[in-house]
Amino acid sequence: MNHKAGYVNIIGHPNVGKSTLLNALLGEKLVIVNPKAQTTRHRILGILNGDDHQLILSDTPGILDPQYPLHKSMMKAVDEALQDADILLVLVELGENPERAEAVVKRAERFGGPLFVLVNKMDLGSEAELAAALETWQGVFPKAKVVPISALHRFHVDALRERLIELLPEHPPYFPKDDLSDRDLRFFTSEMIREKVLALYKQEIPYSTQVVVNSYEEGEELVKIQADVVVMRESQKGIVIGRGGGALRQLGTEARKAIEKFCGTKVFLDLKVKVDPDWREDDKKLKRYGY
Ligand SMILES: Nc1nc2c(ncn2[C@@H]2O[C@H](COP(=O)(O)OP(=O)(O)OP(=O)(O)O)[C@@H](O)[C@H]2O)c(=O)[nH]1
Ligand SMILES: [Mg+2]
Repeated sequence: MNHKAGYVNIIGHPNVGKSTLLNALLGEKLVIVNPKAQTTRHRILGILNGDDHQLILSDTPGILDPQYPLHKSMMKAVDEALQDADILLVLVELGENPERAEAVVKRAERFGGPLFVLVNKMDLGSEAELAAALETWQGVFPKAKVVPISALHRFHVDALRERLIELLPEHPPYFPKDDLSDRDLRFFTSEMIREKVLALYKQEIPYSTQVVVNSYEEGEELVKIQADVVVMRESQKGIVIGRGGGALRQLGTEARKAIEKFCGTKVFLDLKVKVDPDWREDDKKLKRYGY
């Protein structure tokens, strides 16, 4: 049998469940998820390998109107995903207003291949609400296959995965068949620390923070990691550290546990908090930080 491979790229507004869907299709937790919007900042691939196929899923940042240079870099990641997609998944959530979906519609309309509009969070509404949403979205995207799903509860996720594999074009694998992602452990380590920042701090802190992994040393029984939590201002540094260092200790403990679970070994995590003034507003700094 001939080998199939292709890119299945997920786009949509912030917080609709794109990263949750990538994890659900992949069958494991690869990318970070959070109830706060703008969790995902990069394009991240999750690779599902079978004997005769390689399904490359692409997570992207939520589509928004850019307010600062970090947002511009995030939207560049979305536009890249539109260029190499073999299949495009537009994710919307139940209750989302199609009249505000202009930026999503404009991007998806230019795509010529198989297009799915997935109405996510179907668990949150009544059957009547769902039926009305499906009809409305079909009207917005006449050429798309409109499907209700719940990424969180895995409703219709298995059927979707099967259909996506069927639709893959014939192609040799793009990545080695034992790869799970295009990103390395260092990247996922920084993401797991950032996931805990999103969970533990309020207001502007998560949006002003990024994480840099400076060293990642794999020993036989222990991985030693040193990472910086970088904020934009001195006042934010104080909040991240907390009274008597308590907040930073909690961040360190929770992040360490998540990293240990992800890589299956004991981890020693040393976290430092640094200030890099207005890092997210500066193109040069963004580039240096990998955005
Ligand atoms: N009830 C319900 N919640 C969901 C479902 N899918 C995702 N969520 C929740 O929606 C929130 C956002 O999920 P994410 O996967 O981080 O959303 P995203 O689209 O990747 O968000 P950004 O990266 O910020 O653009 C999380 O709290 C998820 O648990 C679903 O099917 N049902
Ligand atoms: Mg996301």
